[in-house]
Amino acid sequence: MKQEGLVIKSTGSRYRVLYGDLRVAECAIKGKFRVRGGLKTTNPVAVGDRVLFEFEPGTAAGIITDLLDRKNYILRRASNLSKQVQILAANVDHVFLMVTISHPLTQPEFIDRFLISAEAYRIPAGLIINKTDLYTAGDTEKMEHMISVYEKIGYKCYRLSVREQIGLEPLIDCLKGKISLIAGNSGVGKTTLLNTLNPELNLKTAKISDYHKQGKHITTFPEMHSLPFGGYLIDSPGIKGFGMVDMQRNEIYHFFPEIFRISENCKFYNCLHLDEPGCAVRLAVEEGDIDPLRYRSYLNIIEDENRKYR
Ligand SMILES: Nc1nc2c(ncn2[C@@H]2O[C@H](COP(=O)(O)OP(=O)(O)OP(=O)(O)O)[C@@H](O)[C@H]2O)c(=O)[nH]1
Ligand SMILES: [Mg+2]
Ligand SMILES: [Zn+2]
Repeated sequence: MKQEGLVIKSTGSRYRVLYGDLRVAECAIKGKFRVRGGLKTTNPVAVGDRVLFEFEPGTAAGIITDLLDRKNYILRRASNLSKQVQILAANVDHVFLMVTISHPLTQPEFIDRFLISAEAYRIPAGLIINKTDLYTAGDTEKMEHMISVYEKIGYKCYRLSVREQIGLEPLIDCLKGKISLIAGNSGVGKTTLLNTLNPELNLKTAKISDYHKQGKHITTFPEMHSLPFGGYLIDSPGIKGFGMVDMQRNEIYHFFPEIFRISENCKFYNCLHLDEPGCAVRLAVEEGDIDPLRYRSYLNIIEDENRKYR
């Protein structure tokens, strides 16, 4: 008898599937498994997928037989050099990037690369700024500035000290009943947040070394955890390659919502907002309506795309 389940963990060829009344089955994929749409990835099934599976007669081993339609999915490169892509997660309602202003510092461009990927996938994104307990007055000022920039664009921002359990409530409201994914540099506190939201999890976290002031990628496979107030949170390892959707050079600005809005007023319809005459975007940067760091991220990402084709 086939049953429906939700994939909550995938490590290579093994899948953990949640079904029924919070029961768990360890499953494999057998034989030819047809993936609709001809998407070529190294993993046919990912965390967040809804599947049909059945038990092998007389055993507790499950076999996944069908993949149900996906609402969306997030890809990443299997490795930095490879052309192969992997599905990081599927059916995600929200993505969050956890950042820190210090211990370690998250680079603005890294934030923007994450956000444009979320835009490309059309998944609502937000920022979680963690470790506020460690911030100097200067750090706090930087944080507030950053929040004003991103909230003006339309991204929700959450100030958090997971350690001191400050600021959790608004975030919990947003996670409730949804499937969310959290990404961020190693050592920012993603797993610590999960453990705090669901103390039963008791997941492994890391002491970050004082010398490097950064983490060591303790979490290696994306894994989905249920939340006691309803919903699931996917703890995703690092985020190298999260932003690896292929984008055309002339569509990158579509994924910077504030640049896209203003680009309507550019003189040329095919303006790339570099140094074209009558560019409304450059004017907005000069007048302070577009944040200069956001614009710089845009230029750097365009430059990267140029390099690819040289
Ligand atoms: N001071 C302070 N430290 C925190 C806070 N949240 C997490 N940490 C510490 O930061 C370190 C790294 O936390 P993890 O939760 O392992 O980080 P991670 O983001 O899961 O890292 P990876 O799994 O490597 O991607 C641990 O020593 C945590 O105790 C916080 O709010 N304040
Ligand atoms: Mg972790
Ligand atoms: Zn322009």
